[in-house]
Amino acid sequence: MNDFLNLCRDAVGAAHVLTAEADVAPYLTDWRRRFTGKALAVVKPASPEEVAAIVRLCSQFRVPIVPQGGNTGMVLGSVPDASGTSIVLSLTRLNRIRGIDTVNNTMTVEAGCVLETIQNAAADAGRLFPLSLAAEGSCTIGGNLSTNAGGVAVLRYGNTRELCLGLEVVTPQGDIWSGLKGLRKDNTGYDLRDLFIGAEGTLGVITAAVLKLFPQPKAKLTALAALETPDDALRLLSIAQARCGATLTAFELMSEICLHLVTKHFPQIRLPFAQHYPQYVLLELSDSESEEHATAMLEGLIEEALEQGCIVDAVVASSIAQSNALWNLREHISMAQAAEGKNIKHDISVPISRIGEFIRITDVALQDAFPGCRMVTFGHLGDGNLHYNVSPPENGSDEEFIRHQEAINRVVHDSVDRFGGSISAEHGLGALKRDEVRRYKSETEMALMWTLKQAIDPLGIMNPGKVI
Ligand code: FAD
Ligand code: 2HG
Ligand code: ZN
Repeated sequence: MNDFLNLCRDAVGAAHVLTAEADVAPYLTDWRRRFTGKALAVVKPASPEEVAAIVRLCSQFRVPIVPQGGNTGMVLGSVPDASGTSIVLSLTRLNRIRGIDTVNNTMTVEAGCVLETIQNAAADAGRLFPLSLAAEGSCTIGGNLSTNAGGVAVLRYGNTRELCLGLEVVTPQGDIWSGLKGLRKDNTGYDLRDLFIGAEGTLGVITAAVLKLFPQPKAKLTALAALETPDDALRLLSIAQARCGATLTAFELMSEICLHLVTKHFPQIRLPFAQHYPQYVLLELSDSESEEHATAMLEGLIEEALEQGCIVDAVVASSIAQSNALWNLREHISMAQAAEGKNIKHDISVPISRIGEFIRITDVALQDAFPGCRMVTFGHLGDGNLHYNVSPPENGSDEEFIRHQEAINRVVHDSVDRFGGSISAEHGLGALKRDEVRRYKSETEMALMWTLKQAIDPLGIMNPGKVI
């Protein structure tokens, strides 16, 4: 393997082929600290041509490639296995914004650009790039595209797939496919772009993308409503959609325990109510007219929701600082749950209309089987996507609890399946759910996926052991 590593050094420069244990370590453990793998090296190219050169070497030496962006993925997709035979291909040096076209309303960016940098560059050009999630300060657009990330604005703007008009990809053979035309209409055969989006690095390496930009809203208003049940949240959603239409840009459900964990582990973050309630909804309006228009709309919505009895209290942020404080409650849930200890995540979706029933039935089934387990349920209610995460009973042992992961997954995922849902709504499959998904997909679906994988990556060097 020395020959291989020396050729990699020739291709990207010796300083960008990391092999020392301390240098490689940060790339080997996933964000949740559930697994630490091993790698031959971490290779950090700085251009599509350098990526292509490394992929050609990997193909020649049959070295598996694990693409990695910000390493914030939730399903063990971005870290290598324990064999020590792969390289981690870090895309973080491909971080140029290649251009912004404010007439076409597009931005061309390299895969290693951090999401927040893209949002800021769009804002500087007077535009909005709406993809937004709690990891935006460190996740990369290449990772967002490869997982088809969702986040908190899907309700209005769609998943990452809907925000992408074109891709540049290095194929498993080391060729560069440039599909960066930025067209809104192009029906010239199979849609290769959509094949690579959501492929989690198993079909090729995304090196650049053309992203859609939107007008900046004139006003943004955030409110936190307190409620009794998830069914009440669904009633609130219907009222909000009827009154606000496309102005409603976020609708996030959080159960009491989520905010309890946030305020416990981040005491500087406060709940804006004098008492606790069973459920909360964080909602945001992005108005294209004016602050006054948005305020009137939000006040009317809250009044009707109070009258109809689907909310019991609400606060509206009257400044950017207050809005950030409300969003902080939502965006610290994952970190608070991690600080509390190990947990079992379920990133599920069911038809929006069935969410209340799903939560009721699944909660009972889980409590029967694992008395005292804590359901830390939150998520993107407006998209039918819940993070139905389970933590051990208070003062229970993490290790003991994690041993039941398989059985807990069975209860939750079988319930999801009965409700016609998906066991991975927005995080992907990675290594964590690769085997699990086979229980719920038909043989035909799996066979079609295999056919694609084998046709595009016949040597099986792209992120092996993930997805399929
Ligand atoms: P990585 O974790 O590095 O990689 C993810 C996958 O993409 C891996 O399979 C990797 O091999 C592949 N990959 C990465 N870059 C490339 C590339 N250039 N070419 C080919 N393959 C590549 N996800 C959501 O959908 N919605 C959320 O609201 C959300 N919130 C989050 C909040 C927190 C606090 C955290 C830690 C994570 C959250 N995530 C969320 C999960 C995560 O999927 C996203 O953070 C993000 O999309 C991953 O980007 P990344 O650059 O970190 O990718
Ligand atoms: C979110 O919506 C993310 O905040 C993370 O998708 C969810 O921690 C989780 O389970
Ligand atoms: Zn989410």
